[in-house]
Amino acid sequence: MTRRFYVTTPIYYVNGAPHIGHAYTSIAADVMARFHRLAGDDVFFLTGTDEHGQKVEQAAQAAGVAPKAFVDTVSANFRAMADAMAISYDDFIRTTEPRHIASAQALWRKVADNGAIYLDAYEGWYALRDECFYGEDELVAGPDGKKVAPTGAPVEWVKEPSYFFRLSDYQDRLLALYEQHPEFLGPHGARNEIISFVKQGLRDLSISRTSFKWGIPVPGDERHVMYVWFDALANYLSALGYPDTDAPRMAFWPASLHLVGKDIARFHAIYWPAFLMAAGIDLPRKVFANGWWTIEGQKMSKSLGNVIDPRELVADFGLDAVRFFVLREVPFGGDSDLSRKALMTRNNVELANDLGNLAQRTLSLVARNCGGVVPQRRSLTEEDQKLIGQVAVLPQLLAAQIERCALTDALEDVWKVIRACNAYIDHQAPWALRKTDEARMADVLRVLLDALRGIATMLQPFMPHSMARMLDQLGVAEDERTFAALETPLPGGRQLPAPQGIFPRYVEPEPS
Ligand code: ME8
Repeated sequence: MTRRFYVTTPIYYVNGAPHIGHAYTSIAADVMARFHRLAGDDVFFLTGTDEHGQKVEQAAQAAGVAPKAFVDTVSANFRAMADAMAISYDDFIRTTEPRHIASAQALWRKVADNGAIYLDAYEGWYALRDECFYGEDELVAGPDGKKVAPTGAPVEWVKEPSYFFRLSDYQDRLLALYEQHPEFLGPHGARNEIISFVKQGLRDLSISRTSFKWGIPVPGDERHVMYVWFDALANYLSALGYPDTDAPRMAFWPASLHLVGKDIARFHAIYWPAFLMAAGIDLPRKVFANGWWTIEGQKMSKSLGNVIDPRELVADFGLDAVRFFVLREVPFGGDSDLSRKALMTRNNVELANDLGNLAQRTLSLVARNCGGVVPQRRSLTEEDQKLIGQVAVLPQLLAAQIERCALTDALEDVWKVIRACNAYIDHQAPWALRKTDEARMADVLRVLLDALRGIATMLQPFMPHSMARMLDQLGVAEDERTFAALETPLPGGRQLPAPQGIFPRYVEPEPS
């Protein structure tokens, strides 16, 4: 039976241009989606933009543009960024679309009909930057002694009529969820943080605003617009066609994985399951929070002028080198720093040297010494078998790593095999065998071609373009690139195209 896999990225705020942080979560989700497709699963991959709320409204005002025109432009930029990063989304949801608005309102009605919403007045702190309400006890002293949110965001005192969600009713059920389904929330640090936050007690949550207009009207009370997080979280259902339970896409619910940044774990691991419980809807299977990137040691911020558009990095290093770097540099879930130097080193050492040279050496030997024809697979020595065995277990090994969102470990598993191949080629020295034992040379090259095919197949989700090129050079047809196809060895005798380098070494240009 085909398994369904539904993976989401956060929907990004359209208050500014997309940057490498946004690209990061999308790249990770893309790897998951591509991996599951190659494993033969039925995949639905959703991304999009979060376009309502005061923060976006103010950004439009600052730009001197009407909100709708503003969000149209910025959302298009996010979509262009996703396309430039080869994010293979199946749908791109915008919260200003009628389909989303109707769906979020239906979810509200359902929660209200079940008695989980009441009208009162909110008086307390709000951080516009985080679009988050904070309790007095959560605030910390800022640099100038003023109270700020725990994230450092400025807070303002808000007092307005508001609808409330009975979040306090869900504390025990949420704790039971984390306890009974430890896989629901990861990584460990985020899980612990959320559990201790919930254990401290949950207050009812203000879920509507009256002091501005840029939002989805609350059904039945148009003086209020929905709190942007109620609106935004609903995207994961609206894109499937909720509340139409007959919509074909609804078969993808519950979501397999919401991938988010650690900044928004609270919204996904507390508010979202509580809203769903209140609506009587099944809960997502997993929420996983990625860590945070700094740039050359500093927080990315407009005022520091160090916000990196991933497309600039792609122009310098190539798309796949950037995708590889962000997932390889730090265990997925942890924080890390992005520097051009680190990117260059990864590219040169692991892509150009380890993998690129291995492919280039093997393919040029085949071109030169075998007329560019794939040798027949014949009997294998113990050493050959060992290497082929290491390749053969990769699909299984990686599936387990992907299941636990261990993307970096998955890459490390592949790199172990690449290193083993490099040791093998050095030890077997097929260039020397040419003169002494041509048949053995052909066997060794065949083993290497098979290993490279396995490696390139497994790396497709991470580096789709360069691995497609590598598979072309290895003579692997389009329909032979799935994980299942690896079980059938390529027939010998195929003519390969002339080998071409795949990963150029990067040399930092001299400062002018
Ligand atoms: O929070 N390092 O949108 P947002 C790593 N609209 N990841 C980063 C990052 C960084 N420096 N900066 C951003 C929102 N991200 C809401 C989401 S979902 C229903 C609504 C990534 O535009 C990370 O995934 O502020 C983070 O959670 C997301 O971008 C925040 O995007």
